[in-house]
Amino acid sequence: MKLLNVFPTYTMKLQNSLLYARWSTYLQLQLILIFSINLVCLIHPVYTSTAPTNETDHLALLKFKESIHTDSHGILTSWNRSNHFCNWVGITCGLLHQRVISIDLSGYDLGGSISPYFGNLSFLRNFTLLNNNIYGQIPEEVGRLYRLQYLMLTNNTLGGEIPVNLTKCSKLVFISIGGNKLTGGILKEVDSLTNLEALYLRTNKLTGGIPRSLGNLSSLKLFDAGNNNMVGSIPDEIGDMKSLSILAIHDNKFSGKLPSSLYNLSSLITLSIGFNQIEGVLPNSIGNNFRNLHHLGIGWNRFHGTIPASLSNISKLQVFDIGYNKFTGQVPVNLGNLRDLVWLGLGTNNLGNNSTRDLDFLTSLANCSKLERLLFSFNNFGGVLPNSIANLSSQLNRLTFLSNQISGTIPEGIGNLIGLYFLVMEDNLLTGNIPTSLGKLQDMQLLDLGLNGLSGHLPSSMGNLTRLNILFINQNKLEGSIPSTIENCHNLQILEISQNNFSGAIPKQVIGLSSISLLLNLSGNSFTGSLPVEVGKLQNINSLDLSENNLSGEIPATIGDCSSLEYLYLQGNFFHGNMPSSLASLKGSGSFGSVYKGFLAHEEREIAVKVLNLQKKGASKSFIAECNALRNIRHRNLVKILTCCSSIDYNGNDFKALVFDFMGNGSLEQWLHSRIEGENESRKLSFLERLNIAIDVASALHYLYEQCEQPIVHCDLKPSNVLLDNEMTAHVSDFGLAKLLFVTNTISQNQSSTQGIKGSIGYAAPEYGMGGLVSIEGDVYSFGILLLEIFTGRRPTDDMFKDGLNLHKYAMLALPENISQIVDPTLLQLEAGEIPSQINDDEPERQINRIHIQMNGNVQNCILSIFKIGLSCSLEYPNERMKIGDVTKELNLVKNYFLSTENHGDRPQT
Ligand SMILES: *[C@@H]1O[C@H](CO)[C@@H](O)[C@H](O)[C@H]1NC(C)=O
Ligand SMILES: *[C@@H]1O[C@H](CO)[C@@H](O)[C@H](O)[C@H]1NC(C)=O
Ligand SMILES: *[C@@H]1O[C@H](CO)[C@@H](O)[C@H](O)[C@H]1NC(C)=O
Ligand SMILES: *[C@@H]1O[C@H](CO)[C@@H](O)[C@H](O)[C@H]1NC(C)=O
Ligand SMILES: *[C@@H]1O[C@H](CO)[C@@H](O)[C@H](O)[C@H]1NC(C)=O
Ligand SMILES: *[C@@H]1O[C@H](CO)[C@@H](O)[C@H](O)[C@H]1NC(C)=O
Ligand SMILES: *[C@@H]1O[C@H](CO)[C@@H](O)[C@H](O)[C@H]1NC(C)=O
Ligand SMILES: *[C@H]1O[C@@H](CO)[C@H](O)[C@@H](O)[C@@H]1NC(C)=O
Repeated sequence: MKLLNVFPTYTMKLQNSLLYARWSTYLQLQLILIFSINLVCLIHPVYTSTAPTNETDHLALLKFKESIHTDSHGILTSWNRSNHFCNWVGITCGLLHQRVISIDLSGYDLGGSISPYFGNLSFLRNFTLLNNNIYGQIPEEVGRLYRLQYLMLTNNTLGGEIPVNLTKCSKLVFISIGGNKLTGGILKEVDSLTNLEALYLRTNKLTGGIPRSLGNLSSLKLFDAGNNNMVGSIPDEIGDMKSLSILAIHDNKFSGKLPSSLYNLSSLITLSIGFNQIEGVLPNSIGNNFRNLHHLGIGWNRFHGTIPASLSNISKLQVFDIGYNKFTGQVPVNLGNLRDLVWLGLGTNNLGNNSTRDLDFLTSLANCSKLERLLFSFNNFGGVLPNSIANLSSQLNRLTFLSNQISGTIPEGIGNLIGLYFLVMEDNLLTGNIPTSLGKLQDMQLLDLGLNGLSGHLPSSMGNLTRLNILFINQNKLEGSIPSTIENCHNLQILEISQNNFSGAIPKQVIGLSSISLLLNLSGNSFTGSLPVEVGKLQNINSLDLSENNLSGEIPATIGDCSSLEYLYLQGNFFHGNMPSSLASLKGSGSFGSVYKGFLAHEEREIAVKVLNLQKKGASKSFIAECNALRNIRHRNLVKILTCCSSIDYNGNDFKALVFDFMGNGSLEQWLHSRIEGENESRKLSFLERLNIAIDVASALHYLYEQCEQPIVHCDLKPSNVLLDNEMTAHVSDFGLAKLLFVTNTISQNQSSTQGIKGSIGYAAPEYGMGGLVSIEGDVYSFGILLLEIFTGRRPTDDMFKDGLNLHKYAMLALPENISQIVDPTLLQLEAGEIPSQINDDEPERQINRIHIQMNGNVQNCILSIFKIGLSCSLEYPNERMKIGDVTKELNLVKNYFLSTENHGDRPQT
C-alpha cells in the first residue's frame, strides 16, 4: 500500500539522483564552446549570385513570417515594409549585397512551421531557431542552402525524418536538432558532410543504428545521439573519427561490445554511453589511451570485470561513473591520483569482497580535493569506515553506501565533511553511537542511517540540522527519549525511527512537526504515555505509524485535523475508548456504503477498515454489543474482525466501522473475472485451488450456522465477499453484517433499509424476492450459485442468462455428458497442462476449447460431483436444498478422490 510505496520511490529517486547524472554539464559546456567559437566566423563578405535576388530573400522572409502563427513577444512586428528586411529583428545581411546570411531567432516562443521558401535564401549560412515551438518537418528545401553552415533547431517540436537533402549542404559545420520529435534513422549519406564538426541529435525519437559512414567524418568533434531509441552495436568506424571529443549515445538501446578502435580516440574528452545494454570489460590499457578524458560515464550497462588500475593515469578525469553494471574486484587504491575527480559513481555493482581491505581506496581519495559525489551503494564492500574519511574533500556533498557490509563505528571525523547534504549509510553493519559531530553538517537534507546496529541515544545535536528533509534511523538499537530539539528540524518531511528501543513519552515537539508531509513512523519502540494532542498539527502527513508501542489513553480527537492522512497505524498499544469519530472525515472515507481504508497493524500484517456509512442514527450500544459478539467469532475461513468503532461524526452522522485483517490476494471476484492489470498472462485458479476455496467457504458457513452461540446468516454471499490471503486460503467477509445493520436500523425500519442486506442479484435466493425472511437455506442457495460460478467461470448475471435460463438451469442441462461445455475454459486449458496466454471469454473461444481439449477423466469426475452439489444447493425450494454440513463433507470427499488419483494433471502448487 502507500507506505510500502514510499520506500521504492525513495530508493528510486536515490538511485536516479544520487548515482547518475543523466545530463552532463560538461557536454553542454563543450557544445556552447564549440558553437560560440565558430559563430565568430560568420560575418564574411558575400558574393554575388545570378539567379535569386534580394527580392527573393524578401519574399522568402515574408513567407517565413506567414507560417509563424504564434509570436507572443511580438518579435516579427518589426518585419514590416516600412523597414528594410536587413534591419528586421534576427536578420543579418551580407554587407555588400544585402542578402540574408543569418537568421537567428532563438528563445522567442515562436510557434509555427518552417516555410519551404526558406530554401530560396541562397546566401544563408546560419539558420538558428533554438528553443521555440517550431513544429512540422524540416523542409527538404533545406538542401538548396548550399552555403549553410549552422542549422540550429534544437528544442522545438519538429517531427518527421531528417530530410536526405540536408546531406547536400556540404558546408555544414554544426547540426543541432536535438530536443525535437524526429523519427527515422541517422542518414547513411551523412558522410558527404565532410566539414561537419558537431552533430547534436539528443532527445529525439530516432531509431536504427549508427551508420558506418559516420566514421568518414574526420572533422567531427561532437556526436551526441543520446536519449533516442537507437539500437545495434557501435561500429568499428567510430574509431576513425580522429577529431572526436564528445561521444554521447547514452539512453538508447545500443548493445554489444565497444569496438576496440574506440579506445584509440585519444582526443576524447567525454564518453557518455550510460543507459544502454553495452557489455564487455574495460581494457587494462584504458588509462593509457584516454589521456584527455574528463568524463567517463558508462553506468546502467552490462560491463563486467575489474576496474583497471591504469585509470589513475587519466589525470584530467572529473567524472567516473560505472554504476549499475557488474564490475567485480577491488577499487584501485590509486584513484587518489585523479586530483580533478568530482564524481565517483560505483553503486550497484559487485565490487568488494566483504573483506577488510575493501575500503582502502577511500583513504587515497583524500587527495581529490574537488570530490563532490562519492557513491558506492549496493556492492559487497566490507571492512570498517577509515578515520581518514574525515580528510575527504569539504566539497563532498553526497556520500552514499547503502546496502553493503560495512561494520565498525561511524568516525566522529565525519563532522568535518561540512559540504554533505546527502548521507546514506542504510543497511550496513555499523555499530556504536551516532556521532554528535553529525550536528555540524548543517546543509544536510537527507540522512539515512537505517538498518544498522547503532546504539545509544539520538544526539540532541540533530536539532542543528535545520535543513533536514528526511531522517531515517529505523531498525537500529537506539534508546532513550527522542530529543525535543528535533523540533528545530522544521524542514523535516519524513521521520522514520521505527524498530529501535526508544522510550519515554512522545515529545509534543516531535509529534507536532507540521513540516512532516509524508511519513512519521515511531512504531516498534517502547514509547509510553498518551498521544499528545499536538498530533493534530500534522496537517500534511500522509502516513502515521505509532503501532507496537506502549501508548495508552484515548486517541485525541485532534487526529481528525490530519486532513491528508491516508494511513494510520495504531495497533499494539493500550489505547482505550472509541476511535475518534473525527477519523470519519478523513480522506479516503465517504463514498457510498462501505469504504475500505488501509490501515496497517505491523509490517507483517495489514488490516482494512470498513466504514459503514449509515444514514440513520442508530443504536450505538447494540452496534457495539453485536460487534463485540462478532469479534469473538473466529474461524480460519472467516475474515477476522479485529475491532469495531461506533461514534457520531462531526456532521452528527453515525460513524461505524469494522476493522479486519487485510487479505493480500484480493477477492475471489477478481480472480474469477478480471485479469490482473499489467500482466499479460494473469494467473488463473487451478482446479484444486478452486476446490479448496469452495471447501473454505462451505466450512465458514458451516461454522456460522452450527458452531456459533447463535446461528449467523450471511445474507450476501458472493465472490466479492470471499477474500483470499497470501496463501490463497479463502476467508468469508461481511458475515453478520445483516444483523449489525438490522440493529442499527431498528429505530426506523423500512423496506428499503433492509433491502441491501437480502443479498445481491443473481445470488439471492428466489424466496427473498417474495418477502421471505433471511435464512440459512437462503445462504445455501447463494453458495450453490457461487460454486457453479467458480467452476463455470460464468456470473449468474451473465448476459446469456435471460428468457428463463439461469446459471442453475445452464448447469443442469449440461449434466452429465456435456459438462466440458460449461466448465470454465481456462480451467480446461490449465488441466490440459497449458497456461493460456490470453483468455477470451467469447463463444468462439469456448468452441475451440471444446473441440481441442480433452479433459482429464479424473478431473471430469470431480467436476461432475461438484456441479451436482452446486445444483442441489441452488434448488428452488428452500427445504429441498442440501445441508451445509453435507456440502462440506462431499466437497472434502471430492478433494480426497482427486488427490488420491495419480497424475491428476493439476499444476504443482506454488
Ligand atoms: C534590391 O537590390 C536592388 C539593386 O541592387 C535595389 O534597387 C533594391 O532597392 C533592393 N531591394 C531591397 C528590398 O533591398
Ligand atoms: C515596423 O517596424 C518598426 C521597427 O521595428 C516599428 O517601429 C514599426 O512600428 C513597425 N510597423 C508596424 C506597422 O508594425
Ligand atoms: C531533394 O533532392 C532530390 C535529389 O537530389 C531532388 O530531386 C529534389 O528536387 C530535392 N528537393 C528539393 C525540394 O530541393
Ligand atoms: C534545450 O532544453 C534543455 C532543457 O530545457 C536545456 O537544458 C538546453 O540547454 C536547451 N538546449 C539549447 C541548445 O538551448
Ligand atoms: C567513407 O569511407 C569509406 C572507407 O572507410 C570509403 O569507402 C568511402 O568512399 C568514404 N565515403 C566518402 C564520402 O568519402
Ligand atoms: C589503435 O592504434 C594503434 C596504434 O596507434 C594501432 O596499432 C591499432 O591497430 C589501433 N587499433 C584499432 C582497433 O584501430
Ligand atoms: C601510467 O602511465 C605510466 C606512463 O605511461 C606507466 O608507466 C604506468 O604503468 C601507468 N600506470 C598504470 C597503472 O597503468
Ligand atoms: C522559392 O520557394 C518556392 C517554394 O519552396 C517557391 O515555389 C518559389 O516560387 C520561390 N522562388 C522565388 C524566386 O521566390
